Amino acid sequence: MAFLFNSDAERAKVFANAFAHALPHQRFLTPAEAFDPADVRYLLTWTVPDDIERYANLEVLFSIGAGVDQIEPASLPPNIKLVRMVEDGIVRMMQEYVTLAVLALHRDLPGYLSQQAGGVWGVRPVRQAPDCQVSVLGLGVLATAVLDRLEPFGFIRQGWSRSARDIAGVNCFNGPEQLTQLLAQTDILVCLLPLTSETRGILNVELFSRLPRGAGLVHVGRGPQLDHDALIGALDSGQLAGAVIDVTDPEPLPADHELWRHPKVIVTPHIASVTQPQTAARAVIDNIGRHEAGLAPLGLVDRDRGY
Ligand code: NDP
Ligand code: OXD
Repeated sequence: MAFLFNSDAERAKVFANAFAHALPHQRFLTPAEAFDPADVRYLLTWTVPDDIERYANLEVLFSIGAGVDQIEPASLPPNIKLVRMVEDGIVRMMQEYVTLAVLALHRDLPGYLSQQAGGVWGVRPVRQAPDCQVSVLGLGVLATAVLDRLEPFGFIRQGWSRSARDIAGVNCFNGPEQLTQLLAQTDILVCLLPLTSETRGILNVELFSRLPRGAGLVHVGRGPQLDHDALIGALDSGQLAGAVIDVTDPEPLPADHELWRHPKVIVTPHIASVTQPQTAARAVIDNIGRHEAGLAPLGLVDRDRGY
Protein backbone atom coordinates (compact mmCIF):
# COMPACT_ATOMS: atom_id res chain seq x y z
CA MET A 1 0.00 0.00 0.00
CA ALA A 2 1.20 3.50 -0.78
CA PHE A 3 1.17 7.20 0.14
CA LEU A 4 0.38 9.48 -2.82
CA PHE A 5 1.75 13.02 -2.66
CA ASN A 6 -0.34 15.25 -4.95
CA SER A 7 1.29 18.65 -4.57
CA ASP A 8 4.26 20.58 -5.97
CA ALA A 9 7.58 18.95 -6.86
CA GLU A 10 9.61 21.04 -4.42
CA ARG A 11 7.55 19.97 -1.42
CA ALA A 12 7.48 16.39 -2.76
CA LYS A 13 11.28 16.15 -2.37
CA VAL A 14 11.09 17.16 1.28
CA PHE A 15 8.23 14.76 1.99
CA ALA A 16 9.93 11.89 0.13
CA ASN A 17 13.07 12.38 2.20
CA ALA A 18 11.15 12.53 5.48
CA PHE A 19 9.15 9.41 4.57
CA ALA A 20 12.31 7.51 3.57
CA HIS A 21 13.70 8.13 7.06
CA ALA A 22 10.59 7.76 9.20
CA LEU A 23 8.47 5.26 7.23
CA PRO A 24 10.93 3.33 5.02
CA HIS A 25 8.37 0.58 4.37
CA GLN A 26 5.74 3.02 3.10
CA ARG A 27 5.74 3.31 -0.73
CA PHE A 28 5.90 7.03 -1.59
CA LEU A 29 4.31 8.04 -4.92
CA THR A 30 3.77 11.21 -6.89
CA PRO A 31 1.27 11.60 -9.77
CA ALA A 32 4.21 11.62 -12.24
CA GLU A 33 4.72 7.90 -11.60
CA ALA A 34 2.66 5.03 -13.00
CA PHE A 35 0.65 3.41 -10.20
CA ASP A 36 -2.55 1.58 -9.53
CA PRO A 37 -4.95 3.89 -7.58
CA ALA A 38 -6.15 0.81 -5.68
CA ASP A 39 -2.70 0.69 -4.01
CA VAL A 40 -3.13 4.13 -2.44
CA ARG A 41 -3.99 4.07 1.24
CA TYR A 42 -3.09 7.71 2.06
CA LEU A 43 -3.45 10.73 -0.19
CA LEU A 44 -2.13 14.25 0.43
CA THR A 45 -3.77 16.77 -1.88
CA TRP A 46 -5.47 20.18 -2.08
CA THR A 47 -8.57 18.96 -3.92
CA VAL A 48 -10.22 15.59 -4.45
CA PRO A 49 -9.05 13.88 -7.69
CA ASP A 50 -11.79 13.51 -10.33
CA ASP A 51 -11.27 9.74 -10.40
CA ILE A 52 -11.51 9.31 -6.62
CA GLU A 53 -13.74 6.22 -6.99
CA ARG A 54 -10.72 4.36 -8.43
CA TYR A 55 -8.90 4.81 -5.09
CA ALA A 56 -10.76 1.83 -3.69
CA ASN A 57 -8.52 1.34 -0.64
CA LEU A 58 -8.01 4.97 0.34
CA GLU A 59 -8.33 5.43 4.12
CA VAL A 60 -7.19 9.00 4.80
CA LEU A 61 -7.20 12.14 2.66
CA PHE A 62 -4.79 14.75 4.09
CA SER A 63 -5.50 18.34 3.03
CA ILE A 64 -2.28 20.19 2.18
CA GLY A 65 -3.82 23.25 3.87
CA ALA A 66 -5.46 24.05 7.19
CA GLY A 67 -8.73 24.87 5.43
CA VAL A 68 -10.86 22.15 3.85
CA ASP A 69 -13.57 24.28 2.22
CA GLN A 70 -12.03 23.51 -1.20
CA ILE A 71 -13.04 19.88 -0.69
CA GLU A 72 -16.60 19.28 -1.77
CA PRO A 73 -17.91 16.92 0.97
CA ALA A 74 -20.12 14.98 -1.45
CA SER A 75 -17.09 14.21 -3.65
CA LEU A 76 -15.40 12.19 -0.92
CA PRO A 77 -16.85 8.80 0.06
CA PRO A 78 -17.95 8.90 3.72
CA ASN A 79 -15.64 6.07 4.85
CA ILE A 80 -12.54 8.15 4.01
CA LYS A 81 -11.16 10.24 6.87
CA LEU A 82 -10.60 13.88 5.94
CA VAL A 83 -7.73 15.51 7.86
CA ARG A 84 -6.80 19.21 7.73
CA MET A 85 -3.21 20.37 8.10
CA VAL A 86 -2.16 21.07 11.68
CA GLU A 87 1.55 21.76 11.69
CA ASP A 88 3.96 24.08 13.51
CA GLY A 89 5.02 26.04 10.41
CA ILE A 90 1.47 27.14 9.54
CA VAL A 91 0.84 28.08 13.15
CA ARG A 92 4.05 30.15 13.46
CA MET A 93 3.42 32.04 10.22
CA MET A 94 -0.16 32.85 11.23
CA GLN A 95 1.06 34.11 14.60
CA GLU A 96 3.53 36.41 12.82
CA TYR A 97 1.04 37.70 10.28
CA VAL A 98 -1.78 38.46 12.69
CA THR A 99 0.62 40.10 15.14
CA LEU A 100 1.94 42.25 12.28
CA ALA A 101 -1.60 43.15 11.17
CA VAL A 102 -2.95 43.88 14.67
CA LEU A 103 0.03 46.09 15.45
CA ALA A 104 -0.32 47.82 12.06
CA LEU A 105 -3.94 48.73 12.84
CA HIS A 106 -3.23 49.50 16.49
CA ARG A 107 -0.52 52.01 15.47
CA ASP A 108 -2.53 53.21 12.43
CA LEU A 109 -0.03 52.16 9.77
CA PRO A 110 -2.60 52.65 6.95
CA GLY A 111 -3.00 56.28 8.11
CA TYR A 112 0.77 56.85 8.15
CA LEU A 113 1.18 55.22 4.72
CA SER A 114 -1.42 57.63 3.35
CA GLN A 115 0.36 60.55 4.99
CA GLN A 116 3.67 59.36 3.52
CA ALA A 117 2.15 59.22 0.03
CA GLY A 118 1.21 62.88 0.46
CA GLY A 119 4.43 63.95 2.18
CA VAL A 120 2.51 64.75 5.38
CA TRP A 121 4.42 64.79 8.69
CA GLY A 122 1.67 64.47 11.28
CA VAL A 123 1.11 62.70 14.57
CA ARG A 124 -1.99 60.52 14.75
CA PRO A 125 -3.74 59.56 18.01
CA VAL A 126 -2.94 56.19 19.55
CA ARG A 127 -4.85 54.18 22.13
CA GLN A 128 -2.67 52.34 24.66
CA ALA A 129 -2.56 48.54 24.23
CA PRO A 130 -4.13 47.73 27.64
CA ASP A 131 -7.16 49.78 26.52
CA CYS A 132 -7.37 48.07 23.12
CA GLN A 133 -9.71 45.09 22.76
CA VAL A 134 -8.56 42.54 20.20
CA SER A 135 -11.18 39.91 19.34
CA VAL A 136 -10.59 36.82 17.24
CA LEU A 137 -13.50 35.10 15.49
CA GLY A 138 -12.60 31.42 15.88
CA LEU A 139 -10.85 29.85 18.83
CA GLY A 140 -9.27 26.92 17.01
CA VAL A 141 -5.67 25.86 16.51
CA LEU A 142 -4.60 29.06 14.73
CA ALA A 143 -6.68 31.54 16.71
CA THR A 144 -5.55 30.26 20.11
CA ALA A 145 -1.91 30.35 18.95
CA VAL A 146 -2.39 33.92 17.71
CA LEU A 147 -3.98 35.02 20.99
CA ASP A 148 -1.10 33.46 22.85
CA ARG A 149 1.46 35.34 20.71
CA LEU A 150 -0.39 38.65 21.33
CA GLU A 151 -0.23 38.24 25.10
CA PRO A 152 3.01 40.22 25.80
CA PHE A 153 1.64 43.38 24.16
CA GLY A 154 -0.96 43.75 26.89
CA PHE A 155 -4.07 43.95 24.70
CA ILE A 156 -7.41 42.88 26.13
CA ARG A 157 -7.75 39.52 24.34
CA GLN A 158 -11.09 37.98 23.39
CA GLY A 159 -12.36 35.22 21.14
CA TRP A 160 -15.52 33.67 19.72
CA SER A 161 -16.26 30.05 18.93
CA ARG A 162 -19.21 27.77 18.30
CA SER A 163 -18.87 25.80 21.53
CA ALA A 164 -17.99 27.25 24.95
CA ARG A 165 -14.23 27.55 25.55
CA ASP A 166 -12.14 28.46 28.59
CA ILE A 167 -8.72 29.96 27.83
CA ALA A 168 -6.62 31.63 30.53
CA GLY A 169 -6.36 35.39 29.98
CA VAL A 170 -8.87 35.40 27.09
CA ASN A 171 -12.50 36.54 27.37
CA CYS A 172 -14.34 33.75 25.59
CA PHE A 173 -17.69 34.13 23.84
CA ASN A 174 -19.65 31.55 21.90
CA GLY A 175 -22.70 31.17 19.72
CA PRO A 176 -24.64 33.74 17.68
CA GLU A 177 -26.20 35.38 20.78
CA GLN A 178 -22.86 36.30 22.34
CA LEU A 179 -21.38 37.60 19.08
CA THR A 180 -23.22 40.92 19.38
CA GLN A 181 -21.90 41.37 22.91
CA LEU A 182 -18.33 40.64 21.77
CA LEU A 183 -18.51 42.98 18.78
CA ALA A 184 -19.70 45.86 20.96
CA GLN A 185 -16.47 45.61 22.94
CA THR A 186 -13.98 45.13 20.08
CA ASP A 187 -11.43 47.59 18.72
CA ILE A 188 -9.63 45.21 16.37
CA LEU A 189 -11.49 42.22 14.94
CA VAL A 190 -9.56 39.27 13.49
CA CYS A 191 -11.41 36.67 11.40
CA LEU A 192 -9.86 33.21 11.66
CA LEU A 193 -12.96 31.15 10.98
CA PRO A 194 -13.20 28.21 8.60
CA LEU A 195 -15.52 28.74 5.63
CA THR A 196 -18.81 26.91 6.26
CA SER A 197 -22.43 27.60 5.42
CA GLU A 198 -22.66 29.42 8.77
CA THR A 199 -19.62 31.66 8.29
CA ARG A 200 -20.07 32.52 4.59
CA GLY A 201 -20.76 36.27 4.38
CA ILE A 202 -20.37 36.78 8.12
CA LEU A 203 -18.31 39.98 7.69
CA ASN A 204 -21.19 42.08 6.43
CA VAL A 205 -22.96 45.43 6.90
CA GLU A 206 -24.75 44.28 10.03
CA LEU A 207 -21.63 42.91 11.71
CA PHE A 208 -19.64 46.06 10.94
CA SER A 209 -22.46 48.21 12.36
CA ARG A 210 -22.20 46.37 15.67
CA LEU A 211 -18.56 47.31 16.15
CA PRO A 212 -17.65 50.57 17.90
CA ARG A 213 -16.98 53.36 15.39
CA GLY A 214 -13.36 53.37 14.26
CA ALA A 215 -12.69 49.65 14.77
CA GLY A 216 -10.18 47.75 12.60
CA LEU A 217 -10.48 44.45 10.71
CA VAL A 218 -7.91 41.74 10.02
CA HIS A 219 -9.25 39.08 7.64
CA VAL A 220 -7.26 35.87 7.33
CA GLY A 221 -10.10 33.31 7.17
CA ARG A 222 -11.55 32.83 3.68
CA GLY A 223 -12.56 35.33 0.99
CA PRO A 224 -16.28 34.43 0.79
CA GLN A 225 -16.71 35.35 4.47
CA LEU A 226 -16.27 39.04 3.58
CA ASP A 227 -18.73 41.29 1.75
CA HIS A 228 -16.31 43.62 -0.07
CA ASP A 229 -18.91 46.32 -0.69
CA ALA A 230 -19.87 46.31 2.98
CA LEU A 231 -16.21 46.70 3.92
CA ILE A 232 -15.65 49.60 1.55
CA GLY A 233 -18.86 51.27 2.77
CA ALA A 234 -17.82 50.88 6.40
CA LEU A 235 -14.34 52.28 5.69
CA ASP A 236 -15.67 55.22 3.70
CA SER A 237 -18.21 56.13 6.38
CA GLY A 238 -15.56 55.94 9.12
CA GLN A 239 -17.33 53.04 10.83
CA LEU A 240 -14.12 51.10 10.24
CA ALA A 241 -10.78 52.89 10.51
CA GLY A 242 -8.66 50.37 8.63
CA ALA A 243 -8.37 46.80 7.40
CA VAL A 244 -5.70 44.25 6.64
CA ILE A 245 -7.06 41.74 4.14
CA ASP A 246 -5.22 38.54 3.21
CA VAL A 247 -8.09 36.59 1.63
CA THR A 248 -10.54 37.80 -0.99
CA ASP A 249 -13.25 36.50 -3.30
CA PRO A 250 -12.22 35.97 -6.01
CA GLU A 251 -8.54 35.19 -5.64
CA PRO A 252 -6.49 36.69 -7.16
CA LEU A 253 -8.22 40.00 -6.42
CA PRO A 254 -8.78 41.61 -9.87
CA ALA A 255 -6.17 44.30 -10.65
CA ASP A 256 -8.86 46.98 -10.98
CA HIS A 257 -10.57 46.17 -7.65
CA GLU A 258 -11.12 49.17 -5.39
CA LEU A 259 -9.59 47.39 -2.39
CA TRP A 260 -6.10 47.49 -3.94
CA ARG A 261 -6.11 51.29 -3.88
CA HIS A 262 -8.21 52.02 -0.82
CA PRO A 263 -6.19 54.29 1.49
CA LYS A 264 -7.36 52.51 4.62
CA VAL A 265 -6.64 48.99 3.39
CA ILE A 266 -3.54 46.82 3.27
CA VAL A 267 -4.01 43.82 0.94
CA THR A 268 -1.78 40.75 0.81
CA PRO A 269 -2.23 37.82 -1.62
CA HIS A 270 -3.28 34.97 0.71
CA ILE A 271 0.16 34.58 2.23
CA ALA A 272 -0.63 34.95 5.94
CA SER A 273 0.42 31.38 6.45
CA VAL A 274 1.71 28.68 4.14
CA THR A 275 2.19 24.95 4.78
CA GLN A 276 5.89 24.35 5.47
CA PRO A 277 7.10 21.04 4.00
CA GLN A 278 9.51 19.99 6.79
CA THR A 279 7.04 20.46 9.62
CA ALA A 280 4.09 19.29 7.53
CA ALA A 281 5.85 16.03 6.61
CA ARG A 282 6.49 15.42 10.31
CA ALA A 283 2.81 16.12 11.11
CA VAL A 284 1.54 13.76 8.38
CA ILE A 285 3.95 10.99 9.40
CA ASP A 286 2.82 11.35 13.04
CA ASN A 287 -0.81 11.23 11.91
CA ILE A 288 -0.23 8.04 9.90
CA GLY A 289 1.23 6.58 13.09
CA ARG A 290 -1.85 7.65 15.04
CA HIS A 291 -4.20 6.23 12.40
CA GLU A 292 -2.36 2.91 12.31
CA ALA A 293 -2.46 2.75 16.12
CA GLY A 294 -6.24 3.13 15.98
CA LEU A 295 -6.21 6.76 17.20
CA ALA A 296 -7.97 9.69 15.54
CA PRO A 297 -5.54 11.79 13.45
CA LEU A 298 -4.94 15.35 14.71
CA GLY A 299 -7.05 17.71 12.60
CA LEU A 300 -9.70 15.11 11.76
CA VAL A 301 -12.52 17.02 10.08
CA ASP A 302 -16.07 16.62 11.32
CA ARG A 303 -17.80 16.41 7.93
CA ASP A 304 -21.18 17.46 9.38
CA ARG A 305 -19.73 20.63 10.93
CA GLY A 306 -17.65 21.33 7.80
CA TYR A 307 -14.34 21.97 9.60
P1 NDP B 1 -9.95 25.08 13.61
O1 NDP B 1 -10.85 24.08 13.00
O2 NDP B 1 -8.89 24.63 14.57
O3 NDP B 1 -10.80 26.19 14.37
C1 NDP B 1 -11.97 26.72 13.86
C2 NDP B 1 -12.60 27.61 14.92
O4 NDP B 1 -13.70 28.31 14.34
C3 NDP B 1 -13.13 26.84 16.12
O5 NDP B 1 -12.83 27.53 17.31
C4 NDP B 1 -14.63 26.81 15.87
O6 NDP B 1 -15.43 26.75 17.05
C5 NDP B 1 -14.83 28.15 15.21
N1 NDP B 1 -16.07 28.17 14.42
C6 NDP B 1 -16.38 27.43 13.33
N2 NDP B 1 -17.63 27.72 12.93
C7 NDP B 1 -18.10 28.64 13.78
C8 NDP B 1 -19.35 29.32 13.89
N3 NDP B 1 -20.36 29.09 13.05
N4 NDP B 1 -19.50 30.19 14.91
C9 NDP B 1 -18.50 30.42 15.77
N5 NDP B 1 -17.28 29.81 15.73
C10 NDP B 1 -17.10 28.93 14.74
O7 NDP B 1 -9.28 25.88 12.38
P2 NDP B 1 -7.85 26.55 12.28
O8 NDP B 1 -7.66 27.47 13.43
O9 NDP B 1 -6.80 25.53 12.01
O10 NDP B 1 -8.02 27.37 10.91
C11 NDP B 1 -9.03 28.33 10.75
C12 NDP B 1 -9.11 28.79 9.32
O11 NDP B 1 -8.02 29.66 8.99
C13 NDP B 1 -9.00 27.71 8.23
O12 NDP B 1 -10.21 27.00 8.09
C14 NDP B 1 -8.67 28.54 7.00
O13 NDP B 1 -9.86 28.97 6.37
C15 NDP B 1 -7.95 29.76 7.58
N6 NDP B 1 -6.54 29.78 7.17
C16 NDP B 1 -6.07 30.85 6.44
C17 NDP B 1 -4.76 30.90 6.05
C18 NDP B 1 -4.22 32.09 5.32
O14 NDP B 1 -3.07 32.05 4.88
N7 NDP B 1 -4.97 33.17 5.20
C19 NDP B 1 -3.82 29.82 6.35
C20 NDP B 1 -4.39 28.76 7.15
C21 NDP B 1 -5.71 28.75 7.51
P3 NDP B 1 -15.35 25.47 18.05
O15 NDP B 1 -14.04 25.66 18.81
O16 NDP B 1 -16.52 25.60 18.91
O17 NDP B 1 -15.34 24.25 17.17
C1 OXD C 1 -4.63 26.99 4.32
C2 OXD C 1 -4.34 28.22 3.58
O1 OXD C 1 -5.82 26.67 4.50
O2 OXD C 1 -3.19 28.36 3.12
O3 OXD C 1 -3.70 26.33 4.76
O4 OXD C 1 -5.18 29.09 3.46
